[in-house]
Amino acid sequence: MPEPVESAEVKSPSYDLSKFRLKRILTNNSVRKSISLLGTFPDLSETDDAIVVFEKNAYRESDVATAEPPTKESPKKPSYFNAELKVATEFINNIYGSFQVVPSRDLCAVKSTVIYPATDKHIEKYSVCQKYLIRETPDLYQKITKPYLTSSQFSLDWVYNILDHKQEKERIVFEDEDPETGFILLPDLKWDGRNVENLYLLGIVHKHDIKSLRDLNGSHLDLLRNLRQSSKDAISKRYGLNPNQLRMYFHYQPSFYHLHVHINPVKNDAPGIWCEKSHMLDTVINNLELLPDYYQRATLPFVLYEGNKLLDLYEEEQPIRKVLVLSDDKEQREKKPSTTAATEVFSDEESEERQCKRIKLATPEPKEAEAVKACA
Ligand code: G7M
Repeated sequence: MPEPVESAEVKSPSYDLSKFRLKRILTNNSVRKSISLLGTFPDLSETDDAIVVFEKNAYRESDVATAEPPTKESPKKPSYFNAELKVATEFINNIYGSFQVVPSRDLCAVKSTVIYPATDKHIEKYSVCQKYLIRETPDLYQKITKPYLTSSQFSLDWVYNILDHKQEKERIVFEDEDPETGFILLPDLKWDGRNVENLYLLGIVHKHDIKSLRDLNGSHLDLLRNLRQSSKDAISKRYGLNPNQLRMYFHYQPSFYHLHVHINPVKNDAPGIWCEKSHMLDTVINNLELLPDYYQRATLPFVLYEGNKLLDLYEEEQPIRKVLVLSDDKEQREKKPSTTAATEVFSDEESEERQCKRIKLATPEPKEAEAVKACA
């Protein structure tokens, strides 16, 4: 049964973040220093779910500056190294020291993202655990992926609000209004907007009929070239970044099926830049120059998370979670499917947490960092 499509009527609700009540932790990523929480705002509703994501901000190089004393023209900037720094010594051993320090309030902010009310699909997205690679042929796209994404996808209201200048208008970095080749460039939700070192912008095209990479063909080359060149020019003008230091790419599968390009500096490992998910804009343009219907003919790999309904639909078509044990004993191999965790088939009744727990228990003990990466 298709999942319900998110309500299109939800308008930006107001809530008091300090009144959030936790139900459970969805993910805790010690590498990214982020935690995703499921809960409610009981003063608004006991039943509507809220997702709150906290992520520690990246360091700004200017915040560790110590040399410039404040002047009238450039007043005191926040710095770690001033009298407000609270220092608790853990130990000092010979030339090595270990401390817990609490910097001044200005430097303690935590980036917070709230989704409210959150749908089951949001909860699924933020509860990711095991991941599987799918090789999507054009036939599989038509047969499985496309019908699924048409019946069940995140609402695009936020995208249309941006394109119609109803929300985030003041955040627009650049706009080309041409309905065929134009787009809006603005900061991604994930960027704190302060630190150019981890700049993260989105280029959202004005055209409404391009769901994803799969729909691109030779007729979109002018749009893609404009997206590439005008974004680079605008970013270099606004942020002083060298265009040759920018990474521009599409996600496949994206979360939101309205074409948008992700842009961030190559020296920064932005979230979601994995090779199994990202397609460089340069490569996409080149593929279309060589073969205008490349993306209607290509097999495109992508990743599905445990808990995603699309994974079950693919599993009906071909074994994804279940693989055969590689053994010398042919008979055994034919009879006995693997029971190792990563390939085990779970019944639908089992809850997602239980599935994740079983996977963890049956997998050889990973080091903490590896375990976090696996579920990030
Ligand atoms: O995976 P996909 O290519 O669909 O990525 C969508 C991007 O849109 C992500 O990087 C999100 O952080 C970003 N994003 C999602 N929402 C709901 C918003 C929003 O409301 N405003 C902005 N500026 N970016 C968003």
